[in-house]
Amino acid sequence: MTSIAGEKVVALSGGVGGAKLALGLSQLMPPEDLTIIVNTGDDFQHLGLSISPDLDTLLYTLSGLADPDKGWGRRDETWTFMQALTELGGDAWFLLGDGDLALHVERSRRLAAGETLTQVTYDLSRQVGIKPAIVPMTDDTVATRVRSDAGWLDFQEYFVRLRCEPAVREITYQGAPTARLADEAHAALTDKNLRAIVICPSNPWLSVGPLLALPGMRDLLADCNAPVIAVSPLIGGQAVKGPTAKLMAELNLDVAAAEVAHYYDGLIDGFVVDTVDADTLLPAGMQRSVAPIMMTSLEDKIRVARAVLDFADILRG
Ligand code: FO1
Repeated sequence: MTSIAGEKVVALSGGVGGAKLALGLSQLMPPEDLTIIVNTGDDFQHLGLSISPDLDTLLYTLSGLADPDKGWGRRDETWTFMQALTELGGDAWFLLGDGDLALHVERSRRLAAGETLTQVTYDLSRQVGIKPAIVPMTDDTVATRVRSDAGWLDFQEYFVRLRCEPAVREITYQGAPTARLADEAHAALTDKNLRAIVICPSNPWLSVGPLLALPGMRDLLADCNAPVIAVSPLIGGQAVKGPTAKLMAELNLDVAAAEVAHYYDGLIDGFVVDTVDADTLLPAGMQRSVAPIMMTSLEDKIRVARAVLDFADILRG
């Protein structure tokens, strides 16, 4: 069974990988039953604008506006602003397309006028036709930073400007210990009719880590009555996208799904691995589901989402 009326699903998501599974989930249930809580540790101020990359990846993916090749930013984008900025000698390492720029200008204006990121995200997502709730993890400032061979770096400096090249030794989520989980996120995670909490196949250390670092978050997952399911971001020791495998090696971790399962030990009930990782060793008490988890087409995303929900229903008994 794919949709059980009135039962809620909460997805915890980072960037492109998370958005793919969230899109699959959104195709399988009434929109009011799905809440996607999004990492804001990648957010930063740039060119005087408030940029929220993971929220925007969700916004564009669920509205059908996303660039299908890059996964972030808008499809059919134009780049006049970047070209003009470059000609003016401006800071041009972070690519802001003309259409995308409108989103950052509007969000920045509203935040400066005193609205919360939660309010602005709600309105903007409705404006582009999205019905499931997209909720930033917090309205407070959390900034993921990495200690690397090039020193301490802000996240986007590491990720985009330096293309993840410096070796990472340590990760911190600045502001997380005193940040407050957004009310909407807390309400979704404590809903009495929860069917499943899904940790999307986002980078566990860079994208899910900031969510887990918020006060109370680990307890909410550990004590939750509904199954908490994570999907592996690795397939056969390789990341589908992004620096997960490189980062794990730099942190002296095994580049394997088992290591990700270990990271989530005590928080999740079930772990979905790809068919090539079927014999992954899991911590005691953690259940396994084996399915092809590569998500290229929309059909793949729906198939993986269905496998996750079916697994959750089996775990509930
Ligand atoms: N990622 C890049 O690799 N290069 C960029 O120039 C870039 C610009 C950008 C602009 C807006 C936006 O919402 C996202 C953007 N991203 C870019 C993606 C983003 O920084 C990362 O994918 C995430 O932070 C990691 O989840």
